[in-house]
Amino acid sequence: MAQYARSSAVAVIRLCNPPLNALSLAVLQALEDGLKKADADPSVKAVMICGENRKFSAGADIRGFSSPKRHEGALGPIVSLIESSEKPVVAAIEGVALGGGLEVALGCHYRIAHVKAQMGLPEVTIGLLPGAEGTQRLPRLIGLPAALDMITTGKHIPATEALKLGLVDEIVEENTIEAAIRLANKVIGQPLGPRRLSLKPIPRLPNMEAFLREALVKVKKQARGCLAPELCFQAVRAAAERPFAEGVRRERELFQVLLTSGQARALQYAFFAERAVRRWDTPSGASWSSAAPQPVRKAAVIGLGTMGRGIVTSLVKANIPLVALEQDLEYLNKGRKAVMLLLEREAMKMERGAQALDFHNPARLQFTVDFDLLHDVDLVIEAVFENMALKKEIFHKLSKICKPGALLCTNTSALNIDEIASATSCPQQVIGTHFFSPAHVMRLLEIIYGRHTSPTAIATAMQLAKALKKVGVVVGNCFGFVGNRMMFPYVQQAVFLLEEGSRPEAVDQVLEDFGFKLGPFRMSDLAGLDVGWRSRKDQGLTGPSLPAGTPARQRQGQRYSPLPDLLCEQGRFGQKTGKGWYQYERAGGRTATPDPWLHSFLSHYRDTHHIKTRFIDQEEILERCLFSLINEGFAILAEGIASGPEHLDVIYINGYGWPKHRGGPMFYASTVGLPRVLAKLQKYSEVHPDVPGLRPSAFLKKLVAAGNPPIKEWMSYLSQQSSKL
Ligand code: 3H9
Repeated sequence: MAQYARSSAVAVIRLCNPPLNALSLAVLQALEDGLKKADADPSVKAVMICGENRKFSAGADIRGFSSPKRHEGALGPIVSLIESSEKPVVAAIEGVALGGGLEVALGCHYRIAHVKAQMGLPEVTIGLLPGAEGTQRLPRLIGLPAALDMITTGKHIPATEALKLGLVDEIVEENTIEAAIRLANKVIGQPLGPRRLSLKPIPRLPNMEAFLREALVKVKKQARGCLAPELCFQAVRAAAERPFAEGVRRERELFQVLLTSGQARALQYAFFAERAVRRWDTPSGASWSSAAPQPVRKAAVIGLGTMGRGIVTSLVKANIPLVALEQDLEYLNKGRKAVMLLLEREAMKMERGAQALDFHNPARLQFTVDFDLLHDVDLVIEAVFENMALKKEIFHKLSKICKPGALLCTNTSALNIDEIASATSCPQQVIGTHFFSPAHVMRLLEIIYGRHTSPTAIATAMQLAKALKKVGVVVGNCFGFVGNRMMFPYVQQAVFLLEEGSRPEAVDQVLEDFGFKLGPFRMSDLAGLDVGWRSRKDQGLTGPSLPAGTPARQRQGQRYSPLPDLLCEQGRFGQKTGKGWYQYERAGGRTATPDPWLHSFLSHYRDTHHIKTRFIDQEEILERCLFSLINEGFAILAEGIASGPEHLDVIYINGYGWPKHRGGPMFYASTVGLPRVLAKLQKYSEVHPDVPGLRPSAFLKKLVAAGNPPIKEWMSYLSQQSSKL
């Protein structure tokens, strides 16, 4: 848990808890023992602390926060113990020094880091604050503005930046441990007072009050309902306004508030959920543990519309040589210009600028209209628009042109992967890769396996997600897959609420107050109402293929709202046309304002269909939208489309703007309590018997009957027979 060794007069304490030397109770105990041993040994003149496996430490053991043997009180006193040592203590930072790991380093008198090391106080991202005196020491070392930025955002900073900020004393390119031992020997006997951060004053700012006021406004704006950033701010403010010991007391109080808040639990669940989905499996037994990915040395993207451009940008950023293909020269030139613009912008944001993105080199990024150039690529991502016939034609061509074994991916948000694969002679190599717009920004990649998709293909797509710095989530093939399938009933409820008497701005407000970045109507205006309209026309729900005499508000015996279709018929496609559920300052404008036209249109619509307007309260808006989405999630789990609730939660957090501090829809359901979710669905379903989305799923009922088990046990209640394969 921590090894104690000697290098002449220097005691070496090595933190050992692979893979990242998280500071469990056992590690902390061993660290304390090591410090006391070094202190008691007169032949030891200095101490060096480092981590096993070239990693300093990723901080406190996050699992410990929810275990009965809680450890959060142990770290602060150990950091103080390090600082008060009469023998100089040097931290040798390799790999990562995060959270409690960095706090240990801040207790040391000297810090030396490898040039590739990363440092940060990311506690805020798991709903906490640096609770081992980090909020008090860091501002004393690097000043209030930089410390506040690091602590309230949780960002990791590279060693080079840490050196500039004064967070480390030295960076080295070679052996950090040897350099740290050399430094330890050099500083033996030097006064330690100036090196003890708790004794240092905070560097004063000329306008401290104004700075803090503005910083708080910024922090609150970015937090969007998440508690931790503001409490991090308060802890750092205490460092600015109070003596060290009082600041530490305040830090502890605030830490306890966060620790016992549901938000910390939700964010920590989300942290582990993101890691759990990497260990994918399928009902037919394929799994991450037995499948190996194929290397992707060269890729191709077909279609340079909005999605294709973002995907090309992502691949270039991941340094994957690439062919970008369009149907004709006009589209190709338009696409090329747009891609180059995106890449220029990305290069400007990157540390080493354009040199890091080699996109002017035709050997790395080639634009073409010639399909034959795809003969040697390892992977193709088709990103043309959602049209089955077109996709099938392209896949047929690909299976003839591409080399054997090339992975053929389709970027679709709903279409049947098996049908697309049927156009090829190699359905085992066909897989869905559902990117989210803008594809070079959004982290989610929904990876959809079809009936014949091979485990190697899944492993390769997951590896691609990792290379693109995205979160890949493996799911089964059904209409809308996981994300959109859960979104349908949510959006449907939002529209039904308008029919019954609500307004777009009222519905959006409730969901944005809940924490969504955008409510359903603002989101629909942004995405474009025409997208869904086209899909509904293809499904025969509206448009010319709708059988004559179909009731306006019913399809196949179920309730249907023609409202979005009526808006589209008026040319109201959302932001792009300047009008949708809201009005905008101009076509392409982004500022949504409530539209009196829409309000009178809604009342006219209600009159025409003899719908009595009623007042709908916030609770009903929230419950009908969210519980119908969650209900679909239970159906998806029961069908074996996803292998656990974490998958659904990771998809919602990373692709649909679900507030992370609420842990994803399924986790949220577990916090509300499944009996309550069921009771509410039953109630709404009785009032709206023609809405299947409100009819409680059998799996939800089963879990309630089983006594509302914790989320990690849900899947064990599904019998093998009920899964899809
Ligand atoms: C804290 O320090 C509080 C203090 O202020 C004091 C309070 C009093 N604990 O992520 P990876 C696991 S709070 C437990 O896949 P990567 C991780 O789950 C802490 N486990 O690697 C995974 O396990 P598995 C503040 C941890 O290269 C395995 O290690 N620190 C911890 O993609 C490999 O990790 C943080 O918030 C941990 N602290 O990313 C940093 N860290 O294989 C949290 C990792 O079973 N860590 N594990 O799935 C990270 O952000 C990433 O792990 C890191 C590496 C960026 C370091």
